[in-house]
Amino acid sequence: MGFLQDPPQLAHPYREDRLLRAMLDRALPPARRAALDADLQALGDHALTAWQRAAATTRRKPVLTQWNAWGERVDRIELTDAWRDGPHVTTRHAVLAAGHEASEHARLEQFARVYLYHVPSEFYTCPLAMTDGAATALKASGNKALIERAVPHLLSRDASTFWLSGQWMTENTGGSDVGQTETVARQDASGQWRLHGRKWFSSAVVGEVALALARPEGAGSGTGALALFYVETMDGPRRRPELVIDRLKDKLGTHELPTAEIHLDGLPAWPLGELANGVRQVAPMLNITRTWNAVCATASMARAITLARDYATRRQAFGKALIQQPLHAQTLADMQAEFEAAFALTFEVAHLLGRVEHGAAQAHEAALLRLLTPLAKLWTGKMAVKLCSEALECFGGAGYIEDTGLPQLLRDAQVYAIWEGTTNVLSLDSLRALAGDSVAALRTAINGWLADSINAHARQQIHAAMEAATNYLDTRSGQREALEAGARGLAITLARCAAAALLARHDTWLAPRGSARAGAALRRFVGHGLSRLGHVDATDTALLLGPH
Ligand code: MFK
Repeated sequence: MGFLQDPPQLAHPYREDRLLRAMLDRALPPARRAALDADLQALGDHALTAWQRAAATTRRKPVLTQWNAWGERVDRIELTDAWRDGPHVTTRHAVLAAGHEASEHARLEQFARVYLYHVPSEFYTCPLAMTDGAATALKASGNKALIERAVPHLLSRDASTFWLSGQWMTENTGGSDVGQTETVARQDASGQWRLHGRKWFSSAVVGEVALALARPEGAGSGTGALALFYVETMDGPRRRPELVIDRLKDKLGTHELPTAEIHLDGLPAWPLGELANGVRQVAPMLNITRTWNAVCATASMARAITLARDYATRRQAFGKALIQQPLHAQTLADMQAEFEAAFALTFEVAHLLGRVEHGAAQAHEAALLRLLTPLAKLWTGKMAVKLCSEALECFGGAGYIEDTGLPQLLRDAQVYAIWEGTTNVLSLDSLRALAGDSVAALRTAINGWLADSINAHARQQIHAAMEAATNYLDTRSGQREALEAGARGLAITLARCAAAALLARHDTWLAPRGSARAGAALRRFVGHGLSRLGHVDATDTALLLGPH
């Protein structure tokens, strides 16, 4: 036998993750930090075992069987092992319940669990995100009957009583322009609301409940006339006949996740609140699922970088290990710095969410959360694609070969920039947030994070980029088209400024404890430049898009 390449090995995703551990050490009171450890150790073990198992087994996809041998419509979906384990892992480690505990740290502790569980869950985290969002939206609705009926199941710590929720918004008319929803809600003779229509991307069709947007019969057109309904999908052990699964989607990635096209043929439904303004009512859910999106994108990046770095110590080229090759080392370090910035912003959003939900936030922090949520989602979603692509390249040809398990990282990463709103939809959402007082809130937060900062150069760069972003906004105030055209560059600039300030805070905390790593991440990240304000010129755009 000739040369055999040593494959990459996965370090323990919790014990060997210095970044996660240091962040939790800094953010949590010691007693809570200690109490969290057992679940994180167990979820890290689970991730390691899943990785080892994946290397030794053939990947499977869910299978939909619509009819049984006797002609009965059954719409049965066979799930992968990880999905069948999902309710047990979720409830055993309180992945959802932890986020709803009565503590300002509840969300941070929840999302540390999500971070470790995401990759081994095979995107079971997608319906978990929606379940978390549904619990949050139901609580915000104040609908006592529905809260009492559903929330204990959604947040259950017992797999036998746990319910998953879907989020049924997207239709053929448009994933982003939800105001075009065609699903109609009609009252039957008994006064029961029933939904009739087609939902085009249902990622939790195996769930027990869903929140669905529909237009009450006779209501007007547009977003404001939509209502938000709660539905149950099961009648005992059987799926309700008014919910028909048309087919499973054939997707670029997230293959283990059974995303379906469905028909609602009179499915019973209950309004959460008023029979209008459904998008406003579902917004708490969207902001939760967008936070999950950022955490899961960050988790995928962590996996890709960990494997690429490990491989660089095992692979020899031109007489030395890749990690000793200056250009390869430079590439990995650049990736690491961007990743550490994304990690800092994502987990700040998670912590902030808990503080705002539990009334422990400072005056400016609700507006800050409203802005940072879309910024974290859009920035990490885009970064995950770039970083996973770069990580595959670190393996050369092996990164392009299916049964290394590596191409899956890139295919899966593409979803983060699309679902829950594309980069552009989220950039426009950040304009919604900026119409309030969130720039001032971000400035206040950044000043706080930079207080005591030991890196004067970084501080100056962050202030300069913030200044440029604020000027950019001010000079386009009232010019809607110009604001929209530049919204992506503006959003990414603000995300980078916030992340840099958070890296600076981490550096200030870690350096006296003898670690120079955070300082290196800060210098490298700031060195990549903070401003991404682009050249926005409507005439040039028209010329470039016009006929030749
Ligand atoms: C791995 C884990 C990751 C988790 C994955 C979960 C997978 C889920 C699969 C899916 O379901 S993907 C489908 C997700 N679809 C979207 O994210 C929709 C994308 N489109 C948008 O986000 C649009 O911006 C939106 C539909 C929300 C609004 O468009 P409109 O029709 O222009 O609405 P409008 O009039 O601007 O907003 C209506 C109200 O909602 C306004 O409030 P008011 O009625 O009080 O004026 C807005 O301020 C409010 N609103 C909108 N977005 C908000 C919000 N409020 C708070 N936060 C927001 N983000």
